[in-house]
Amino acid sequence: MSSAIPSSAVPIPSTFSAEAYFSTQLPPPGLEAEVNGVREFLHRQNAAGRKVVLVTSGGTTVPLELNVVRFLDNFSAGTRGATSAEYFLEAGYAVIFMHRQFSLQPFSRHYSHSTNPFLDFLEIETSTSTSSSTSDFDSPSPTDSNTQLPVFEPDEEVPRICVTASKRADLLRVLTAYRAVQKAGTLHTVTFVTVNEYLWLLRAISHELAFSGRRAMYYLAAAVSDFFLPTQKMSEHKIQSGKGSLVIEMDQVPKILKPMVDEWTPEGFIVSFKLETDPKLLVPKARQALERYGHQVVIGNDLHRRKFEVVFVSRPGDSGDIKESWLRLDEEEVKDGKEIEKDIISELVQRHLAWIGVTI
Ligand code: PAZ
Repeated sequence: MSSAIPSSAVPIPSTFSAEAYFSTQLPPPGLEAEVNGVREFLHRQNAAGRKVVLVTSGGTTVPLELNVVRFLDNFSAGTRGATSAEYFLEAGYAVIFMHRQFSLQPFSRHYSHSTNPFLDFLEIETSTSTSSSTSDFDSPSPTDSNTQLPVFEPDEEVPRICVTASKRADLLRVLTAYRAVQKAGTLHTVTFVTVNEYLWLLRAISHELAFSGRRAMYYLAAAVSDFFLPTQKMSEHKIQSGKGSLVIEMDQVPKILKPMVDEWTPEGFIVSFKLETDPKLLVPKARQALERYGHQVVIGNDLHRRKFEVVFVSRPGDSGDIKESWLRLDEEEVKDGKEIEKDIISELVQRHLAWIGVTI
């Protein structure tokens, strides 16, 4: 998806409210088709009476030119979002997984090309082509002329691919969960790249999800740029070097949590994330976000401790008082490979049920 130049007749504000943003920055071309896909998905999930969660994941980019050569990016690989999506699915939720293109995804995240390349645990075995025809590990069809794959004669030794013994149990577990989700049709993926695509998608999907009322949860784990360059201020072509330093003045991305809570989806259970690198700022900033936007939970995480420690900031029991509660993995749990998202989702599922009004 990419943006074109909006009409120059539209005045460009100096600071962007959400309203000003959407009236001056064009929607991405694929938006309508994406929303139709989401609508159909929600129709099926609502008919099945499932709770639904929108998980946002990965970082947004900020293009610096209209013909984009350069852009600012955000560090997130999408680990939090992809991992959480799996636990939501396990808990019976239907998941709209709105993620940065090529960032981690539920299930396939276990076999990321850089940390756990799947080719490293596949082995080649040999057997005869006649005996392999009923095998679980089917060989390529010898008659397929459209591929570059080798062709085998009957009774010729043909290679078969199987999984290294030590990796089988793990793969079977992931594959079984993946196939069950495919069969149930409870995962729908949507992609974004730029912050503009993210904002338009978030608004449009929130409008659709609003029809699910309190059964909808929003789990906003994406790392969204705080600053952007309006299309009206962008250079059309590649920014040229040779004139000394480059100075770019960016505008602040509008704080969309406010309209989300007040207008787009007033019944939704909204969980936002706050990332800080200075531990002293984490709780005050998370509290400030909750006070300012009035949603249900802010989960604070420190950049370097986020895999084993987060803080929930919320108003338990609608008491009015903001409280913090820390969630931590102990050393043993970290050693055993436990993922903190398991506890985060378990806690949120309980809170969401209470929000819906279900007693358990
Ligand atoms: O993708 P990841 O697992 O490496 O990082 C997750 C995260 C730190 C981006 C997420 O937990 C988060 O805090 N998101 C919101 C960031 C923000 O304050 O904008």
